[in-house]
Amino acid sequence: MIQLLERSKNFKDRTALVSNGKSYSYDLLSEASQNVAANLLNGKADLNEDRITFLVPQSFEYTAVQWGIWAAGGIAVPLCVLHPLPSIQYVLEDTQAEIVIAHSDYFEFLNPLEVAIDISVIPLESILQENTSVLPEVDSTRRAMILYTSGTTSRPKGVVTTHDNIEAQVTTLVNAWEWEKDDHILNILPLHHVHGIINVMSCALWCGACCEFLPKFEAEKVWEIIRSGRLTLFMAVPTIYYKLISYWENANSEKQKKLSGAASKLRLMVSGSAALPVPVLEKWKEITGQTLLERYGMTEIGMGLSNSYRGERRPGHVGLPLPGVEMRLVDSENNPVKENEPGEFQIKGPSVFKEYWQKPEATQKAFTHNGWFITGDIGMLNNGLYKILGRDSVDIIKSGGYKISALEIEDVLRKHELVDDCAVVGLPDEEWGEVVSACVVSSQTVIDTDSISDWLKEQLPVYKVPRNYIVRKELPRNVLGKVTKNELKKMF
Ligand code: MLC
Ligand code: AMP
Repeated sequence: MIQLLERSKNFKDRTALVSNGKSYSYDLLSEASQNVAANLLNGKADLNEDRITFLVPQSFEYTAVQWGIWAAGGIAVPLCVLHPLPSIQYVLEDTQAEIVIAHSDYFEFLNPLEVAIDISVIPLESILQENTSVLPEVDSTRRAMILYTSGTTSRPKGVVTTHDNIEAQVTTLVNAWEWEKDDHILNILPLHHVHGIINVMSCALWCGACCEFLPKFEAEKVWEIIRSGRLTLFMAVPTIYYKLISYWENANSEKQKKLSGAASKLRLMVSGSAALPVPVLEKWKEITGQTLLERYGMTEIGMGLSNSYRGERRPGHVGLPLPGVEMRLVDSENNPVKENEPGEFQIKGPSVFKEYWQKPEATQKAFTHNGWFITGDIGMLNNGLYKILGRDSVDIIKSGGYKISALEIEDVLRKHELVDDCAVVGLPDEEWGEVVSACVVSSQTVIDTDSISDWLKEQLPVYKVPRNYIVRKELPRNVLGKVTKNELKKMF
């Protein structure tokens, strides 16, 4: 948000980002973002909330583009570098963006869209070229960012946050987890979701701290960086801790000691985006001495609940509301529930998003009449701390920390020539939390599910592609004809 640009003046030659082995100061970041803003404005006074999409890998340039869009008065829409063309096209069309800023690696990939939907691909280099312009006064109540998230509808919805929303999301974490300017954090998370953008990158830049990018998660590289001793903070999804533990377990005992010793020195390690299995928390504590701090969040609200930085971090719990976050736990009639009774989390406060992009009905449905955001997450207060029990919908799957709509996958899968009908569920999995699994109805008795997966990978991000298939003559249904997904899960 624009407030970050103003604050960066306090940090001048401190290192803001480490990217591709190079360090970049706050001054350099600010200068690059002003060039981006001037090039985007190209004579205009203000972008006035034009949606500016960008397909740029995690890097100094990513952040410069994000800040530049904000400085010019635009709305930043980061695209995922791992997504196939139809997923990118969907976001470009939904936001009605006119341009996409792209790293040269993606020119050829984007080429078909220049013809199909008349989008202009602007090379990253040209948008970074030196330029000056008078920058607009951007009011902090204006829209700043759109992130796409799956829900109970088939296609992802664009979650719109204002500059003020983002400031609230950042400052609550900075306060709760005692961020300071000498912190150094590694970002291994994708930069089209709040975990990487807000909790890691923006919190660091708010404080004058350093955010180091590692564009692709690799357990060995992450351990190497932990061993370097330069990190003070680390944040990841449970799957990443699972993968780091597996790497540690395969190392020899001498190496294990070194890895453990290095990890024990960080001041804080956080897990979130999906339930942290207690065995993972316990194993991590055993090998590093670190009790992972688990917190709960959502694209629409930033972070909502967190275990304590200085006090108790209870396994299997997500703690208490963060400063500035109002939270209530209610039954189906929106009446508060008692301790130890399950209810749904509802959230209010300055960090809660403004709207779903151009979906007024969906936005209205997402809030109660008196302004509580309905999360769809079920939890309970247990002995003074909250615990997440699950979701109110079987159609939402969390895999590797990504939120996935079963309905979206079903809609695509039904278009395959061998698929007459299908139903998708998430099956519990130690490593991924849940794995996407599909029951296919087909007139063929034997079908090549690998070829179905290959076909799906051209339409959907790889983490949405089913890992397990069963083929049946029909789907289990109740008397009303609705697929009984809990029954289906048992069939796998
Ligand atoms: C990938 N693979 C999967 C999979 N994803 N298998 C099952 N389920 C999945 N979900 C397979 C690939 O097909 C491949 O198989 C192998 O795993 C390696 O693939 P990869 O793409 O290289 O995986 P990797 O880089 O290891 O990815 C794991 C990960 C990634 C954990 C780094 O999933 C990730 O970045 N997750 C974070 C998502 C995130 O940021 N969520 C936050 C949302 S915000 P093969 O056979 O080809 O080897 C939010 C709010 C909040 O939730 O509270 O924070
Ligand atoms: P997303 O839409 O990608 O932002 O995902 C948000 C969802 O992730 C929430 O609604 C929860 O279902 C889930 N989530 C986030 N943190 C946790 C956690 N600590 N435990 C369980 N679920 C979580």
